[in-house]
Amino acid sequence: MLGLGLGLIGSRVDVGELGVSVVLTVALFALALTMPWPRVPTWRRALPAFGYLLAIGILRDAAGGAGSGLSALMLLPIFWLALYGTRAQVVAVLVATAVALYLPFVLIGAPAYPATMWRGGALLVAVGAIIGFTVYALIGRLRALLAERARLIEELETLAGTDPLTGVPNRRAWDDALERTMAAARRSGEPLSVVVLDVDHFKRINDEHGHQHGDRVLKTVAAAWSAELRPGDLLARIGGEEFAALLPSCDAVTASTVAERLRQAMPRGTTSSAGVAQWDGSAEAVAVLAAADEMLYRAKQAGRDRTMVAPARDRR
Ligand code: GH3
Ligand code: MG
Ligand code: MG
Repeated sequence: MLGLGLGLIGSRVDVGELGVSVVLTVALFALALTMPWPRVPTWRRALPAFGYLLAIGILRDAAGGAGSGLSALMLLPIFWLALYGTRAQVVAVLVATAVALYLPFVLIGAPAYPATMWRGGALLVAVGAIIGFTVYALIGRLRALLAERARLIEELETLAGTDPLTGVPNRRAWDDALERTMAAARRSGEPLSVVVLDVDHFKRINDEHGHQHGDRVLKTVAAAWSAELRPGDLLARIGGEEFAALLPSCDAVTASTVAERLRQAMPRGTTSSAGVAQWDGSAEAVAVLAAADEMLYRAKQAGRDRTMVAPARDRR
């Protein structure tokens, strides 16, 4: 657009050529705006740059040739491909720029393309090569850094949601998962249940065998319970020796059998208690967990080593 404007200011303008250049530039501009870039094959993404090179060549000729001062616009396609293209495309556009700059000297010659102006073209190609390869290298470095940054953020997010001792999701990840799963269940209309499990007399295990042994028991329990669940389920450590299982597409009856299965998987000499609650389809996340927790409390009150299920309220 800048080139077209400057071209019009020039004294002797070939109106026909100017028209061709305007049409070509506008068409390329429209193409660049409407192209579904991510789906276009790599080699075809370079076409607008080469097309624009042709448009500048014609514009330069329309504005008087080598002396028009418009040759510098030929740096733009190089810059474009250094930003978005491949190394091969940068090389190709440099060759094409040299051809576009020098072909008129051979085919048309003086007075529009006097031999004395050859040096300017060589300088332009050299500057273009320096800019092109420098920008290309910097962009590559930037892309690598951004990819590394995205990977690190993902790693940090995983770490922030993982319990360091057992390696299962922590309370934070549990809260996120519960909210997400509830939203999905609301859409699908599928049931959703929560099981809260707590190791019985864990303080005694610690006291009798030491804290490190207690830690090992927690790791064993977390691994055993994770292995018992289906791929879509989630086991999280939500407190010291308290875990919670999120069971999508699972009603309270099925959830209580899952809870029993988990409790059977405890290491020898240990037991656990469980509370089960099915989401009624409207309660808040904290209320579902509180309902399961209440059942866990009752299981403890009733003598431990058992599962208690919250009574059905207004379930779907
Ligand atoms: P209950 O049957 O009523 O659940 O009794 P309990 O002894 O299991 O429960 P209580 O809440 O009295 O004690 C839990 C103990 O768990 C106390 C705490 O020191 C211990 N604990 C919490 N986190 C950890 C941990 O990461 N590692 C170990 N080894 N112990 C922990
Ligand atoms: Mg306990
Ligand atoms: Mg506890």
